Amino acid sequence: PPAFDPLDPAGVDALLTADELAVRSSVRQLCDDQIDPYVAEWFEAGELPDVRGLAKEFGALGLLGMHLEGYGCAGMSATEYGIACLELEASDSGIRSMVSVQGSLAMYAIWRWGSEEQKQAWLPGMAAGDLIGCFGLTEPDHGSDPGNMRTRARRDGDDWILDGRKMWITNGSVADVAVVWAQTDDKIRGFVVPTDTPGFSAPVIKHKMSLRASVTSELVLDGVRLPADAVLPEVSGLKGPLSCLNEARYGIVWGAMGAARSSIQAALSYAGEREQFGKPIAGFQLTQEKLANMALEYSKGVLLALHLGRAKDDGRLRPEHVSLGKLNNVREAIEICRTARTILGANGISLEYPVIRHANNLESVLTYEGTVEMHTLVVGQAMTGLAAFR
Ligand code: TGC
Ligand code: FAD
Repeated sequence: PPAFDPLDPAGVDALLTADELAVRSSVRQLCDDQIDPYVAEWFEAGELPDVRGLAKEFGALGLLGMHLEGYGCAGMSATEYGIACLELEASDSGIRSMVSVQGSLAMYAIWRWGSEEQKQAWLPGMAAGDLIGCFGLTEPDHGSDPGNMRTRARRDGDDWILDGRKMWITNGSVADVAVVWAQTDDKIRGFVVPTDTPGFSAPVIKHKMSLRASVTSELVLDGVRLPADAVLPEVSGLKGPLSCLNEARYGIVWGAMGAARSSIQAALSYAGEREQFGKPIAGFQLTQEKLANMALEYSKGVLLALHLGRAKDDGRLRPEHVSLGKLNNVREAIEICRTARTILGANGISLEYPVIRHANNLESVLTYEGTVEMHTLVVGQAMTGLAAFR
């Protein structure tokens, strides 16, 4: 058998195809060159400079709407998309977020529920990274419970008029197009909103202490007038936005393991070099227990992600499966990063090392795309047949 690899303790790489390994190395290369040398500075400054340049780099590599077919999208497998998410999040959760929101939320909404004209108008530019998208579901007063949203779309002749506010919207202030979900007289509908439409604004949310290398914004919709064909014609009801969340949540199942791997790598290397009481701290049993537990949960998480990826590629993946994966992998990833932090001692709180940044980012990941509690209740409902949300 091949040598033991501490960053692939269960030998999961052997289950990946040559194409999957090739995707991994090209994304890893991009991250090594374009992101890792700078991302701690971006995080510290609380900004994602040259987001358009980054989007074009991602677009050139086919990472935007990567698992969608047609309209300039790369048409890769769900597993390949997941592997890309893992590598991106090994750099920073904020970077993976940018790609998730673009491909799995904004593009997917148009690709799955849009008209042919909407697809032609937006998807090729978004796939190339020339146009940036955002996805507005959450509101200041409605996060876990989007079904009670207040944003309203009313008809004025053939036009639609949108009024309301969305909150915590990734890519909001840099977006060219916002997919906005609003309550109509009938059901919730999705709208494709060019961000230069009068009445639309997207102020940046400041003072974030997590996911700092990511643009997060409020969307203000003040009498935004849209033509009749701005509505996504193929869906109504909460199923519309929730179907998009399945895609992004699936990416997070993989992505969270990237943050975990990066932290394991940092902790292992540090433990081998750092000496206390006359020997490397890696030689202490308590440190080894931490490392072994990290390896265990990392291996289980990656296996679960790969299993769900294969199921998605075979058309067998259910939303409840995605909830299981997101719940487990984000919860275990944050635990791994926090444990890695302890191994680095005081250096663990410095941005010189990636671990505090990862642990801190995962606080957001634990909450967005459905909180731990929501996914627990989704699994509980699937097991018992009883909904305990309300
Ligand atoms: P409920 O009555 O259960 O369902 C309403 C309708 O939706 C359908 N449905 C789904 N469809 C597709 N996929 C799913 N996962 C679905 N879950 C439910 C359901 O069948 C029903 O359809 P129909 O045709 O019968 O009307 O709805 P509920 O109001 O009880 O809510 C259920 C709950 C709590 C699970 C849901 O509201 C929920 O998931 N809440 C969490 C909200 C959330 O995750 N927000 C995320 C916002 S986007 C974001 O965070 C981006 S982060 C940025 C990044 O990724 O970087
Ligand atoms: P709340 O729903 O108010 O929940 C507060 C607490 O109460 C949580 O612990 C929750 O689990 C718990 N709770 C709520 N209901 C129940 C219940 N029935 N039973 C038990 N516990 C319950 N949204 C978008 O639409 N688009 C984006 O691009 C986006 N990007 C984001 C980026 C960042 C950095 C962050 C932090 C958030 C982002 N979000 C985005 C919003 C995110 O999806 C919401 O924050 C999330 O859905 C939770 O909503 P909330 O913050 O309003 O918390």
